[in-house]
Amino acid sequence: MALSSTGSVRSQCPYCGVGCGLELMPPAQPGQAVKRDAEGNPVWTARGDRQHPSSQGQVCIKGATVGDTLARGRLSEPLYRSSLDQDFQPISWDQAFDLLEGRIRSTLAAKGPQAIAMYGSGQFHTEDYYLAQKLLKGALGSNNFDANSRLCMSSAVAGYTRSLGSDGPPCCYEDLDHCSVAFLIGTNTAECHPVLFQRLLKRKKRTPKDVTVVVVDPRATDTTKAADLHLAIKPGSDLALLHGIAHLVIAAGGLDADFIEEATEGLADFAQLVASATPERTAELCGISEQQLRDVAALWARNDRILSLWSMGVNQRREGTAVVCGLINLHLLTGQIGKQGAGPFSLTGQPNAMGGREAGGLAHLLPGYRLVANAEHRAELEAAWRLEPGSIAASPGLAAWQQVEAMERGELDLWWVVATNPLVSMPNLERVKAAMARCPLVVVSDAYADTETAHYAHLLLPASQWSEKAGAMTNSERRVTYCPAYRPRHGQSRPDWEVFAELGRRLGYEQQFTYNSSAEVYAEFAALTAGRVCDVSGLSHALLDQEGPQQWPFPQGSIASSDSKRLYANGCFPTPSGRARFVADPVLGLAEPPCAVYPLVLTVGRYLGQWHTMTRTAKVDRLQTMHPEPLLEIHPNDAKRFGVVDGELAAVSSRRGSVTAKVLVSDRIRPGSVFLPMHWGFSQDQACEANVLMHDQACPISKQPELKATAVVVAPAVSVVKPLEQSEGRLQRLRRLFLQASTSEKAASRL
Ligand SMILES: Nc1nc2c(c(=O)[nH]1)N[C@H]1C(S)=C(S)[C@@H](COP(=O)(O)OP(=O)(O)OC[C@H]3O[C@@H](n4cnc5c(=O)[nH]c(N)nc54)[C@H](O)[C@@H]3O)O[C@H]1N2
Ligand SMILES: Nc1nc2c(c(=O)[nH]1)N[C@H]1C(S)=C(S)[C@@H](COP(=O)(O)OP(=O)(O)OC[C@H]3O[C@@H](n4cnc5c(=O)[nH]c(N)nc54)[C@H](O)[C@@H]3O)O[C@H]1N2
Ligand code: SF4
Ligand SMILES: [Mo]
Repeated sequence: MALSSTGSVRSQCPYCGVGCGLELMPPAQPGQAVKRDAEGNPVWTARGDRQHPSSQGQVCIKGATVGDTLARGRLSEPLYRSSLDQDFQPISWDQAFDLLEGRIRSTLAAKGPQAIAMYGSGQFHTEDYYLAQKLLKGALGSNNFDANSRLCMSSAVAGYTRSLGSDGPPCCYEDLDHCSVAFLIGTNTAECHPVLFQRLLKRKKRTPKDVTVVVVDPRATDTTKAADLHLAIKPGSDLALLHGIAHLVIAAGGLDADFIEEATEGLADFAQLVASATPERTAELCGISEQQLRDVAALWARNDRILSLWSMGVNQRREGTAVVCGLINLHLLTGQIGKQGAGPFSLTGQPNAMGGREAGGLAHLLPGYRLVANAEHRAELEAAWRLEPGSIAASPGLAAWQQVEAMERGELDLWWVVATNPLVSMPNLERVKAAMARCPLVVVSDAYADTETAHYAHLLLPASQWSEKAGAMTNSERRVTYCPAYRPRHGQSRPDWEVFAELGRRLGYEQQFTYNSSAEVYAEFAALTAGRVCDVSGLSHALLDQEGPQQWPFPQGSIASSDSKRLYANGCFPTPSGRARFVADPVLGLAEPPCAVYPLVLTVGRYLGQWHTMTRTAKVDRLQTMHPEPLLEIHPNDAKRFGVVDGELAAVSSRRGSVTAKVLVSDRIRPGSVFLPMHWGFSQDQACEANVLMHDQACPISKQPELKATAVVVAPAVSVVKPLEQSEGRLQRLRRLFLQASTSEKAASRL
C-alpha cells in the first residue's frame, strides 16, 4: 500500500458509482487529539484525492463522512440460531464453516445444486465477486448467484448487449466537459451522482451557451434546477418519448446517414415502428406539450455531441431494457457514439457494480463478460478453474426475484445473502419475509449487526468491509481503483472472498481455492479477461497501487494511463456482423397503471445524504440531521383531493400493503405522482417500508423489477402505526446482543 508522508492512503469511495478518489488521513495527526466517533472508536478522516483522474479532488458529503461509519454497530462474531424464534448464540468460525459445509453437502445430495443460492452485491470488491462465481457456478455447479445489481443495472447490461453486442459503458466523465447537449433521463444526478453533477454544473455556469441541459423526470429535483428543458413526463412514458423524438429526427433529416450505413443494422423496422409515434400522440402519451417535444427533438436532430446519462428512472422498469435500447437507438440514428462528448452513458449505482459485471456477477453471466448459455465460454472457465468438463451448468441460474419465488415454493434449502439488505430493498417485502421464513437455512454476511435481513436469518457472518480488506473496484467510466486495507479488521470479521475460499477448500477444492492474498485472486481474474471487451489482463494490485487508477480496456503490456477513454471510436461493434442494432420495441407503459381505487403513481428513490438501507449513513449525525425522516412528496392538488396536510401523517396504500409517512406538499412533483425515499426499513425509528407497497413485475429481458412505479392511494393517517409490532421481541433481543458485542469490540478496535 502506497503511504504518503502524512501516513494518508488513497482509495475509491465505497458509496456511489462515480467512484471518487478518497485520501484517508489517520486518526492521530501531529499536534492534534486523536479523532474519535460517538462510541470512542478512532476515525480516519476522508477528503478528495486530487490525484484521482475521475474526481480530481472532489467529494460529496457521503464520501467525506465515510470514516464515521466504519466502526459503529458492527457485527463482531458469527452468530447462530437453529430457528427464527430463538435467540442468536455466538459460535466460532470453525463451527460456522462446519455448519455451512455440512448443509451444503447434504443439500447437494438430497436436492442438487439448484437448491442453493447466493444473493450478493455491487458493494463487493471484484475479488469477492470473482470467488463467489468460482464457488457457486464452478465448484457447486449452481448458477444461482445473483446480485442486487439485478435491481439496479441489469437493464443497462441487457440494453447495451442487445444494441451494441456487449455490456460496457462506452463513455467517460471527460465527455461532460465536451458535450453540447446533456440529456439526463431518469436520473437525479444532483443527489445520486453529486460529483459528476457538480462537474456539469460548473461548466454550465462558466459557459452557459456551450451546453444545453435536458432533464426527463416526472419530478422537479435538484437536478432539474440546472435544466434548460425539464420534461416532467408521466411516469413510465419514456419509451413513447424516445420513439417520438426518433420520429421527429427522421422527419427533420437529422440522421447520420454515413454512420447508419457503415455501422448499424435494422433501421428499416425501427423507422416503420416510430412512423406512428407522431408528435400529437407522443405529447399525449407523455403528458407534455408538443412544443417541448419538438424543442428536444431539434437538439437531437442538430447532431452535435449529445451525451445521455441515465440511471434508475430508466432501468427499474417493466420495459427497462426496451427504454435503454430506445435511448441507444437515438445515438445510433444520429451517430452520437464513440466520439468525444457523445454517447449513451449509464450511470452505475454502486461503487463496484461495474466490477461485478466484469467478474460475471449475475445469474446468466460468467467472468470476463462471458455467458452461462455459451458452451465455449463455459469450457474456457472449466479449463481455467481445473474443473471437469460440464461442471458449470448450461442454463442461467435464478435471478434475484426468482430466488425469492424458489424459497416460496420450498425449493431453496440455503439462501446466502452477502453485502445487501433485501428486507429493505427488494420489492413486495411481505412476500420476501414469508419466503425467507420458509427457507431452512438463511445465511447473512454483513459488516453491521442491525440489518433488517438479519432478523430473518439463522446464521450471521461478520464481514470485514472496505478499509479492512484490499481489493479493486471499477467505477462508471470503466476506471479501476485499488482499495487498500488501511484499518485493522473489526473483531473476528473476515473479508467475503476469504470466506468463499475457505469454504471452497473445505468442500474439496483445495487447489482451486488456495490464495495467499486478494492480489492473487485479482491476478487470476485479470488473466481471464484477456481478449474480452472488459480486458484488464494488464492490471494488478501492484500496478494500480503504484501507478494509480486505470481505465479498461487495459490488455497485458498496456502502458499506465494509456487512452481507453471511449469504446467503439472505430464504429465497430462486438456483434456477429460488427454492426450496432436498432431495436424496435413497442411501447408498453407501466405494469401497474393507476386505476379508480389506486389513482396515484408512487415512485421511490433517494436522498442526497442517505445511502440505501442506512446501515452506514444512519451512523453519521450530520447526515441524520440533513434527512431526519422519510417524507411523502405530493402535489398540492392531490393533497387537497385526498385530504392530506403538509407536516401531518398520511397512509399510503397499494394492493400489497400500507405505510405511513409525514406529508410534504410540493409543486415539484407532477399531479398524479407521489414520491417516497427507499431508505427507512422496519428497524429504523422512523420506519417507512416503501417496498412493502411495490409490486414485483420485472422486465422480461433484464429481469429487473419495476421499483420505480406502483399504483397507490393516499389518505390522512389517524395515528402512527408502529411497524411490525409482533416482531419487536426478536428485534430487541438482536439489538441487545449486538450492543453487547459492539461494546466489547470497542476496546479491541482501538488503534
Ligand atoms: N445519495 C445517494 N446516492 C446514491 C445512492 C443512494 O442510496 N444515495 N445509491 C446509488 C445507487 S445504487 C443507485 S442505483 C443510484 C440511483 O440514482 P438515481 O437513479 O439518480 O436515483 P433515484 O432517486 O432512484 O431515481 C432517479 C429519478 O428517477 C425518477 N423517475 C421515477 N420514475 C420515472 C420515470 O418513469 N421516468 C423517468 N424519466 N424518471 C423517473 C425519479 O423521480 C428520480 O428523481 O444512486 C447511487 N447514488
Ligand atoms: N423501491 C425501490 N427499491 C429499490 C431501489 C429503488 O430505487 N426503489 N433501488 C434498488 C437499487 S438500485 C439498489 S442498488 C438496492 C440497494 O439495496 P441494498 O443492497 O439492500 O442496500 P445497502 O444498504 O447498500 O446494503 C448493503 C449491505 O451490505 C453491507 N456491507 C457493506 N460492505 C460490506 C462488505 O464488504 N461485505 C459484506 N458482507 N457486507 C457489506 C451493508 O452493511 C449493508 O447491509 O436497492 C434497490 N431497491
Ligand atoms: S459522488 Fe459518490 S463516489 Fe463521489 S464522494 Fe459522493 S458518494 Fe462517494
Ligand atoms: Mo443501485
